[in-house]
Amino acid sequence: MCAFHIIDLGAMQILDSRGRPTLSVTLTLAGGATGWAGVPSGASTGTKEAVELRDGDTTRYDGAGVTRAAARITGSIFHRLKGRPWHSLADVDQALIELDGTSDKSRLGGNATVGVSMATARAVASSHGQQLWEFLSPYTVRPRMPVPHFNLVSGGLHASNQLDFQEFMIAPIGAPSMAEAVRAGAEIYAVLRRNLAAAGHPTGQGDDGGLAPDFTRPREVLAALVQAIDDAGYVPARDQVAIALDPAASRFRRSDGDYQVAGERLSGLELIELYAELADDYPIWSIEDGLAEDDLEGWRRLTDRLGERLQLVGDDVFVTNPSLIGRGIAGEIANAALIKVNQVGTVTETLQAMELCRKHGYARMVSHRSGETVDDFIAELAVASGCGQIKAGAPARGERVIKYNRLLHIASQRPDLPYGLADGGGR
Ligand code: 2PG
Ligand code: MG
Repeated sequence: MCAFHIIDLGAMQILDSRGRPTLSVTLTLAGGATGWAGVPSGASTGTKEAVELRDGDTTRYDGAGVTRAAARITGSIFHRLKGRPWHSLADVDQALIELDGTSDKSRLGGNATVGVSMATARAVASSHGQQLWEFLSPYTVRPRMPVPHFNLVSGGLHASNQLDFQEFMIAPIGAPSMAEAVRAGAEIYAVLRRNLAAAGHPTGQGDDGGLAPDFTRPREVLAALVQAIDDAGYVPARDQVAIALDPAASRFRRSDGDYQVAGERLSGLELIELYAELADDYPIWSIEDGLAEDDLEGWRRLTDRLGERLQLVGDDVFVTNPSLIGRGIAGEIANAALIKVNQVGTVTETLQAMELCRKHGYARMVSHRSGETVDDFIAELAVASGCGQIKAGAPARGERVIKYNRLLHIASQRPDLPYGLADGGGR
């Protein structure tokens, strides 16, 4: 890669899809190539995520402003990046890591570093005349179109209903192409909304566009999903239109170590048995954050009990962090990792996390956050990494569909890219 020079770096506060402040970052290279990034932000965050730098001034945006983070970008970060040649995105990311100097990006703010990292990737790709996914693709993997995991029903912290599980997703694993997968997602979503309305449910949406009916028990949602898949003319089955869950169990763990689901207190073992029963009765293929991030003993039991049958995805427990993923691999916890760029704070560390998973046979699912912008970076990352899986919310709302629409564009430009899970069921 030939050297590039960063000649301008801009940052400002904009709003995310929930109406909370986030960062917009624009970076310019000598020669004129530019890159933009809109920084995503979560609600149900893992405790070991890169720290977001927020203003804390409660008279403005309830303390959630990001003007200090923007000032870090245009101040100390730009000062470090300008006026010298860079040879790779990895070098720029390493400079950000060193300038920050903490293990959790708390000095510069993970929101600042990830915005600069994403904008750099875009600018450098553009200076090479490459699409972002082409630029990001490591030579070790073959790019592919990922199976979209559409969140159709929201609960937990993402909606104001009584559901404890956060996400009930459908995955058109058996679709013949990206375009047909998106069609399946949109058609099933429309039928589900109609069915719920007919049954008298409110059909408002959660943060990522999933519907928020007033169910309380996971089984009620799963039955409604199977019905909608069937009514829309698709086959509810693990190799056709499958179901994936993100219970986000850290959120309903009790202080005594048990869990609270639909008003019932369950031990970790009982919760694992509940998952086993649900997977017997419904075409569930993947469960993310089935147990809380600090319940490592529970995670081991979950993996022993269901790891051969189901994809078990670590989100809060791994936070896209290569060292936490390494610990999980050594402890035989989970068999897949959720991948979110802002959890670790640079694109390079995200790619390292994905490579670590790939080498050890762990599957990877690239993910959005509950707070999003119109940045479609994750669509590019999912294709580039060849991981075969993405979740970007419902097939509704601009900040969600922009990711799926980008996948449609890539698929139409490159019909040679295969669609579907990576070999070995996503691993
Ligand atoms: C998750 C994410 C995305 P949040 O738990 O997987 O759906 O939620 O962005 O709120 O952390
Ligand atoms: Mg999650």
